[in-house]
Amino acid sequence: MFQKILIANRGEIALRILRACKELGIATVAVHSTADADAMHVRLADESVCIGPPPARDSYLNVPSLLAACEITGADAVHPGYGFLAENARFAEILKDHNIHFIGPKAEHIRTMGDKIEAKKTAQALGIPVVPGSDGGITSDEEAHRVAAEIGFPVLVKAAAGGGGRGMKVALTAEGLSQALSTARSEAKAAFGDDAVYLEKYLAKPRHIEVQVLGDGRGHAIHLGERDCSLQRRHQKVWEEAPSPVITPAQRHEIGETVASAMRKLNYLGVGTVEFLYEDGKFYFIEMNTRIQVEHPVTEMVTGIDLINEQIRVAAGEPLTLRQEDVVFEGHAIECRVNAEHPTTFRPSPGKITHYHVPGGLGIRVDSNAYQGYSIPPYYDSLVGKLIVHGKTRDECLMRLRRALDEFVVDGIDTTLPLFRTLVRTKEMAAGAYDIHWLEHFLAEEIKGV
Ligand code: MV4
Repeated sequence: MFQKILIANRGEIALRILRACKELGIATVAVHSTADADAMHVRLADESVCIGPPPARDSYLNVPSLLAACEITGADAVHPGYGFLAENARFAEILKDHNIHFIGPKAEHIRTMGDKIEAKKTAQALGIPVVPGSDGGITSDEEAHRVAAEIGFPVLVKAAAGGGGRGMKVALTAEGLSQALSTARSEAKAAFGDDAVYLEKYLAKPRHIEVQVLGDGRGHAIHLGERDCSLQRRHQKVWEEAPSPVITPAQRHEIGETVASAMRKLNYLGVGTVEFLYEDGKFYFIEMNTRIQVEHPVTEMVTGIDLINEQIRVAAGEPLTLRQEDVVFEGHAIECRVNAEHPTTFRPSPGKITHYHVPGGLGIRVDSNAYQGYSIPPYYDSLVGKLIVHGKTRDECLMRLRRALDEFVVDGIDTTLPLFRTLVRTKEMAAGAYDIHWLEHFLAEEIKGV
C-alpha cells in the first residue's frame, strides 16, 4: 500500500480524499495555491506545500510544481480528484516516469476515452450500445450527407476532442448539415486545436443516466449501478440521484452487466463512469469518464461502498475483493450541488461565509470544505458543498431532502440553496418526470413569472 498520498486538488474533493487516506492509515500531503492557504483540507493534512499563485495553470495544473512537491515530501502516489489533471494521460505517464503512482486508470485508457471518436469505437467493439451515427470521424460533406440520410434527421455534429457539451451543432434538415459541419469543425479547431468531428442521431428528450464501474486492471470489474443526472444547467449537473426513477432492477442488471463485462475485457483499472443517453427504454453510450466524479456519493449511499477507498486500493495493485453479488442496492439517494451563485441569475458569489450550519440526522451527508468564517476564493469553481440525502424510498428521500434544505444555513454569500428548496417541491421532481432539458425550461418560466 502507498505510504504517503499527495492530493493534487482542492475544495470538497480534496477533503473527501483526505478522509479516505486517514481511514486507510496513509499519510497525506495537501498542495494549495496562495488563495487556498486557509482551506480545510490544508489544515487537516499531515503536510502541506504551497504550489503557486491563484490561477490554476500556475498551481493545480503546474506539473513541475506538483513533481517538486512529491519530491520534497516523499509522496509515493498522487490522487488527482476530478477536473484539473484527473484525465490528463500525459500527467499519468510523467508520474510513472518519476516512479510515482497515479491514482487513476492506465494512461492508455485515459487517452482512448479522451478522444470521443475512439471512445465510441471502443465502447461499440466491447458490446456497449451506442447512438446511431458515423463509424468514426466524418471526412467529407458527402459522407456526412450519406450517414445523415441513413440515420435520419435531426443529427448532431460532435467534436472528437469535445465532451461535456462543448463543440456540438444540431442539423435539423439536410439543408443545414454542411453549415453545421463547417461551424462545428472551426469551433473545434479553435477550442481544442483538433477539427475532427463525428455525426450522431440527435435524441430530442433523453435522460442522462451513467453507470459507475470499478476495475482492478487485471480482468476483474464490477458495476455499482446507475446515477440519473438529467437535471443540468448549461452542461453543469445540479441534482443527481440513484437509482434512476425510470430504471427497473432488470434494466439495471442488464446495462450494468454489459458495462462491467466491457471493463473486464479492457482490463480497466480504477473507478470510471460510462455515460448514456436514455430514451424510450433504450441506453445509448455517449462518453466515458476515467475519474472519480463529483456525484459519486449517491452511489456510495445506496451501496455502502467507499469508492475512494476502493480506488486507492486497486491503484496500489491490490486485487478487487468485491464481487458483483456483494453489491446490494438499498434505498434512494439524492445529491444537490450547493454553489456560491445567485439562485436565479447564477452569478458567481465568492466571499466570506458569515454563518454556516449544516443539516444533520439520519440519512444526511454534507461533503464540503466550507466552515464559518471561510472565504470562497473567486478563482475556481463555485461549489460550496454537496448535500446528499438517503432514504428507504424515493419519497422518504425527498421528504428528508426538504427538511435538510430548510435546516441548511450559508450566510454572507448567495447560494443555490433557495433553488433546491423550490425544485424539491415541484411536481416533476416529486414524480421523477424530467429529462435533460427540463431544468432550463423551468428556469426560463421562473424568470417570466417574476
Ligand atoms: C447528445 C444529445 C442528443 N443526442 N447526443 C451534451 C453533453 C455531452 N456529454 C453530450 N450531450 C448531448 N449529447 C445525441 N446524440 C444531447 C446532449 C445534451 C445533454 C446531454 C446530457 C445532459 C445534458 C444535456 C444537455 C444538452 C444536450
